[in-house]
Parts: sequence; C-alpha cells; structure tokens
Amino acid sequence: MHAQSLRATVAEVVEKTPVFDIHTHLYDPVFGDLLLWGIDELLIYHYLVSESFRWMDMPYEKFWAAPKQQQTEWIWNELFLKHSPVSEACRGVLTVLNKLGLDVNKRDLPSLRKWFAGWKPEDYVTRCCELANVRKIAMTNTPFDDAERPVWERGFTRDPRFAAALRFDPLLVDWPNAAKRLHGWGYKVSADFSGQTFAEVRRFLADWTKKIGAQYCMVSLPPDFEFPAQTDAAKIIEHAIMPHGREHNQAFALMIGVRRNVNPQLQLAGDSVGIADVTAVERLCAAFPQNKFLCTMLARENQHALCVAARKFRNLHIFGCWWFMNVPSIIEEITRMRLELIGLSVTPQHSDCRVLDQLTYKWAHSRPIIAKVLAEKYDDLAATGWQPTREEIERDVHGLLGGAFEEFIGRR
Ligand code: FIX
Ligand code: ZN
Repeated sequence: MHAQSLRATVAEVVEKTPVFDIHTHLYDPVFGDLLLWGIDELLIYHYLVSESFRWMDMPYEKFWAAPKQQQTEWIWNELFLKHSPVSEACRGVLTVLNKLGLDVNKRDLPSLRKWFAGWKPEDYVTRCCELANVRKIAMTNTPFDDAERPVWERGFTRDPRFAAALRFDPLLVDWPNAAKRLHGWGYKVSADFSGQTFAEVRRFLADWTKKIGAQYCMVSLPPDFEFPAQTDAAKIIEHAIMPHGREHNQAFALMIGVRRNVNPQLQLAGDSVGIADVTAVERLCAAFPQNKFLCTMLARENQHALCVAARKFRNLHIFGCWWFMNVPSIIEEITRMRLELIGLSVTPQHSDCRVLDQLTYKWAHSRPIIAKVLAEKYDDLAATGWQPTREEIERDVHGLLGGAFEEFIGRR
C-alpha cells in the first residue's frame, strides 16, 4: 500500500470500527435522571465549571445557589461569548452540536435548548451511539449511591448496549463508613476487620457482581496508594478483592492519582492530580499473578513507568487517557509511547463521559489521533517491506477500540 493510501485506510478503518467504551459515567436509560444529556448538562460538565471560574469573580456560593439554567448561562457567557472556546472541553461542546447538525455559529443558547427538548432519552441514546459509532458503553455502578441502588434492587430489563462495572471507592478510601453501610445492608463486617469481615466483604462483592452482571470491578485511588501496606485499602484488596477476583474471574480496575476536593468550593470540579507510585501496581501484579488488573493513571509523569509495568506483567492491561490526560497533545504523546512500548496490547482510550452527548466529541476527537499514530507505526513497518493488509488493520483497530480489553477480561 502506498503511504498516502495506507494513512487513508487506517483513518477510514478507525472511523468505521465500532467502539466498546470501557469507562463512562453514563447509565442505561432505565435509570431516568441519572442519565444526563442535552445542552445544559453539556455546559455544566465539571470540566467547564472549573474553566469558567477562571474568569468569574462571583462568590462560589452564589453560583451553586442559582438554578441550573442560570449557571449554564454564566458558563456559556464566559467560555463561549466573552472568550473563544478553544479549550478541549469547550471545543467538545461545539463538536457535539456540529455532529448533531446544529449551527454553532449562531451562538444561540435558547434555540439550542428548544432543539434538545424535543428528544426522548431512549431515542437520543441511539442517535448518540450512531454518531459516535459506539457499540457498547460501560457504566460506573455503585451500590453506595442511594439513587442508583434501589433501581438495581427493583430489577429491570437491561439495555444490551450498557455493560455494568462495579465501583466501590468507599470500601477502600473510607472503610469505617463503608463498614457501617455494609452492616446496615446485612453483611456481618466490623470496622476492625475481626470475625467474618473479609468473608462478608467477599459476599457483598459477589452479590453485587451477580446482581448487576459486572464485567469488572473498579476503584479510584489517591496518589499515595501503597501496596503492600498496613492500610485498610491494602487489607481489603488482599483478603477480599483478590480472592473475589479469582473466584469470579473478574478484573480489578485501578484509577490512580486523583486528589479529591483540593478546592471544595468547586464541588465535583474541585479534584486535582498527584504523582503516584507505579511500584504499588507492580507489586500487586506480582503478588497476585492469578488476578487481572486494569489500570489508568492521572499524572502525565506516571505514564511511562505504567507502560513499563505492563511490559513486565501480562496480568496488567492499561487503558485510557484519563481526565486531565484527555487533551489532544497528551493523547498523541501517550498513545505513541504505548504503541512503541507494548504494541497493540492496550486500550488507548475510554471516554469518561458524564453526559451522553459527549460520546460524540470524545470519540470524534480521539479517533483521528489514534489513527495518526497507528498509521505512522505502519509506515515505519512499510519501510522494512512489511505491508499490513486491510484485514490486519481491521483486526488491530478492533483490538484497540475494545477488542483487546474484551479478550483480556475474558481470559482465564
Ligand atoms: O473517578 C472517576 O471515575 C473520574 O473519572 C471522575 O470522578 C471524574 O469526575 C471525571 O469525570 C473525569 O473525567
Ligand atoms: Zn470516571
């Protein structure tokens, strides 16, 4: 294949290959208001909240006390009307509107609102999945959420496009309170780990894995996460999550490096980043070779060491350019490095969408970067005389966009 047509083929295959988006905060429409969508939700995305406060001098309390439509008007004014919306998160809103066929140049928020008001959520899921070419969406499902838990407890017919992932941050970052909640739900646990505690945490994990059909379980952790250690988190991992993972052949996803609430005034937008210790991940992988780990890290400084860790441990699958890593310059750099270090045994991206519509922009922005980096790599191979066939390109891209992840979590 000529270099020009190789690049065009890779770009086309990456566009046309449906994605399994392995980590989002989206919900099956049966969860009602938990599934966020539409122009006001797009504007009040926490990425935009923190960017708008860089310009606004109103007290935080005034912002939070206002109705949502007032908040989004303030954000729209600051980030779209008073300054050009060049940040990645602002550009994302415009990409969404553009892909939906709306004229962004009118800068007309009221008419955008009217347009969105005409949709039914179920139909809109279909539209967004079509536009983003997404075949499956992993939710983030936590029994600790009082709005979510009752829906699972009632039971419902699942929308097959949504996969479940069992999320349990409180178990590892706030064990004393998590223990109280588990106790309240009938699990015989004690805050001091005495008696049946670990067996009962395992029973909790098994019950919820079964109830929601969890494809994997997951946690986000601060940068000071250590393993091994004399911490609640390390004990629960060793004595409950690891045996649970082996028994149910369930991978454990670690998202490491978030410093929650560094500015509480910003609420959900107030979290920051810290450099973590990748050796904790290596030690987990070494101590539990029969367990499978998925991992993404928040600090740019950790990306190289994490990739090296994946070279050393086949039970580690790295994924995504998480949150502050999810900007084009860094996605390109990290994706290139990953392909150079571990080839195609990686899931380069997840969307982390909180608002359904964002599927469109997150994938529209990432796909061309993945295609560019991959085409460069094939070009380098072509220079040796190795020409990838179209079938090989399709196979490789399917792997990068969710296939390698499915193979990893399915492996025994
Ligand atoms: O912990 C997480 O899953 C994070 O992705 C979120 O908490 C975060 O707020 C986010 O939306 C990042 O993209
Ligand atoms: Zn997330």
